[in-house]
Amino acid sequence: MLRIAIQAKGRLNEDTMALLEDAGISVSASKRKLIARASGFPLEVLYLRDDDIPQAVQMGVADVGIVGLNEVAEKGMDVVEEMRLGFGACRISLAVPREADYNGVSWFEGRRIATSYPHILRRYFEENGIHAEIHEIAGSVEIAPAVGMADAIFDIVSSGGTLVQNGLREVEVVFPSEAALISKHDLDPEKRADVEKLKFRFRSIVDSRGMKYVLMNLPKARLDEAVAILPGMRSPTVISLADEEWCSLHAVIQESELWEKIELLKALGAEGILVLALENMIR
Ligand code: PRT
Ligand code: ZN
Repeated sequence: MLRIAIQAKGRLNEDTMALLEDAGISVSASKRKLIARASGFPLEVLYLRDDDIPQAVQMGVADVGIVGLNEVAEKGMDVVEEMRLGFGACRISLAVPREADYNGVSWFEGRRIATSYPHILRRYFEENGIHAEIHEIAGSVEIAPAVGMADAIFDIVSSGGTLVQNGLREVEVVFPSEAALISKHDLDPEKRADVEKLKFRFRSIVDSRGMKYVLMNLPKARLDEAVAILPGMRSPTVISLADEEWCSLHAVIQESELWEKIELLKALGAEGILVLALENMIR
């Protein structure tokens, strides 16, 4: 049986639970328990603070974990990044007061930077030959410049709203991050096989996000042009209709391109276009 460490509560918890659920794995909702048995997969779920997940996986307290890559990098733990999961996207950036005369990384020379990510920042400054004072603080990093504790900050940014509210300006994106499935090195063959099964399920869910299943009727004479617009997993599916002049065309389209492609298809004479949600895409 595989043991997975996930965030007990916080920003990654909901998306993690949804991913497990979509993968056919259900876990009892009671989060008061530290550990719970899942059904639908031979899995035990260990609820932890995100900070503790990389270490729990490195030590083998859990075989796998779901956590932000920012935490993995900060903790400097030696674990395997199995796959990125497409949620929890953010970046760790350097930000300076809005009015600062920022002119490049050398601005940080000799300055005081407040952060909860001292490890990643130290490495970045080393790579850039900058000598700065790094002040590690646990929370509310964004208020440090206003209260005179620091000249700049190094913190997680997602929309950027928090920076703006605190009169700060993002100047260097140092570490792009998202949630990932990580694993302990050298799992035994049985656990390795379970990790592969879990990844297979996760992959089909992550791949299907942002995809739509589209079907339509099309004059056969325009089929080649339509196929050129619609590259599917191999190519679109074409089904004959009773009316020999027409066919039915099925394809998977990226949501971001959906309307643009539909307009092109309509121009070719497509009719009765149906757009359906796609739950899983198994390659
Ligand atoms: O209790 P526990 O230790 O488990 O949780 P936590 O409080 O340490 O972490 P949590 O739940 O806040 O975040 C978990 C993970 O979510 C992080 O490690 C990142 O991988 C990811 N993530 C994604 C974020 C954000 N987006 C994010 N926006 N983590 C934090 N933020 C903060 C950011 O620092 C800012 O202060 O949210 C605030 C709003 O951001 P803006 O830019 O949208 O205004
Ligand atoms: Zn945390």
